[in-house]
Amino acid sequence: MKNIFLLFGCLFIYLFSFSQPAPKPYGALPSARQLKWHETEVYGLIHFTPTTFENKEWGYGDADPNIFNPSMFDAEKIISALKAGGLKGVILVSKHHDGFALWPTKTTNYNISQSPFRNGKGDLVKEIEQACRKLGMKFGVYCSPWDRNNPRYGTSAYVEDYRNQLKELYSNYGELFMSWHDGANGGDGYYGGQRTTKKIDRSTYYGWDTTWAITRKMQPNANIFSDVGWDVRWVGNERGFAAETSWATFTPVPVQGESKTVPGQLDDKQNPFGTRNGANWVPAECDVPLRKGWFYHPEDKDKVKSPAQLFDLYLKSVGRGAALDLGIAPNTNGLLAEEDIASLAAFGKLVNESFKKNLAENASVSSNETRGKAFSTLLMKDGNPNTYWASSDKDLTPSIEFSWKENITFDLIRLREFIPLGQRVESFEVDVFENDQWKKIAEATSIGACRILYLNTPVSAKKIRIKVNASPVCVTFSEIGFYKKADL
Ligand code: FUL
Ligand code: CA
Repeated sequence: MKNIFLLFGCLFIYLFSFSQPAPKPYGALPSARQLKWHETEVYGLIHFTPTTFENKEWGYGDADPNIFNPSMFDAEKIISALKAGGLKGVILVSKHHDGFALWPTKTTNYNISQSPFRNGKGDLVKEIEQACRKLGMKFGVYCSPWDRNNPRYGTSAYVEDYRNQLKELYSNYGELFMSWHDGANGGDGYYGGQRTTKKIDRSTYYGWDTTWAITRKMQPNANIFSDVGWDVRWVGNERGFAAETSWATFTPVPVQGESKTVPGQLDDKQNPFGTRNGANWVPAECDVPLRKGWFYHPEDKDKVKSPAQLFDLYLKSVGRGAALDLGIAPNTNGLLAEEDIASLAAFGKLVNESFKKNLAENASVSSNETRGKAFSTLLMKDGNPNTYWASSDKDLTPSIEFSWKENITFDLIRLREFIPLGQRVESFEVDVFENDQWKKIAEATSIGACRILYLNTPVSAKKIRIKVNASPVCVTFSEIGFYKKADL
């Protein structure tokens, strides 16, 4: 009799373990295009125009196209160096504020065909794009709306020029992963010889809704970046890091007196943090130049960020659910300086080696309760971002225990929520079992696509617990890993 009860009991538990459906999504959710973007994590932003040859940061728009003569330019060499740095994509500044187009556009004469580059037959956008395709890197463009060369700037005719420039970039260079738009507008410029200051009304002039409808139509997989979104938001500084609590959801805050937020005109105090339960999924991008400025300056030779500095920025951007967008500045030869190449390669190696071995792989994993077999604890360490563990609907503060036969030594903890179901966890801690009790070694808030915690001193333990302390709904984890930072 007892055995029959046991048998039925087991059968019931077995069947029940299959019966729980997937958790319901929570809050604003990422689009398929944003999910792809999240995988990119680290990418580059190349600035290379006549401004490089003038040794300036902002070209006035009056540089003679003849100065653009990078005689050793080699797109594949540049993109290979970025690849060695672990970058997975590249955005090319195809036109900066100086207005010089790096492709033979029909919209303005102020373009690469007027320069000695490839005897006026060149297309630098194409060369970078092709190198990216060949080396398996994603490609995107930044076309500055502010144009200090174009005499039509300030009129509606220029807005048409700008949209036509985007249409050319959207038609001739394959699929783009990002369309990057900045909000800078300093006013003064050459403007075809007018040498004047042109003020525009940021809230109406560019007509972003119309422009971005073109982006959506022609490049549906391109993530639109600007300080307000739509897909990816600026993090609010150009130093390469997000706030310690940084939500992927966001409700942009208009500047005082305005009802709507438009690029270049928002109260950006909220950008580093995002908005808990915000209106849309708009994760942050942390942009920062590898050297001191966005453009190459020979005098900044010793201001290239070291691999250790880059690793720190990586932890504070990618490790806070955002992306790291590194400014890359080719020199007047059309190549990256040796010191840039060396720093990128060492950074790439440091990240790679540090996250190569997930110590959780040979751990036993258990949780205080479970949602059933379909959401097994093993799915948190299978290396597959599409499989996940979930707690049951009633458990908003689950604990997950990892245990090993021998001590493991680690100083990096990486967690990923299953973000197709939204950003759920509000706070959690990491505990180790020591002298017969749990001891807290770290705690944090937002997780989302990725959260990395770095312990300044490595810890050795046989049992580690991830304890969720607050969540409005049941919890999902697609991956949890423990690592030891490489000593390089
Ligand atoms: C800013 C620009 O003003 C800088 O020159 C640079 O291009 C940076 C990435 O975006 O808005
Ligand atoms: Ca998984």
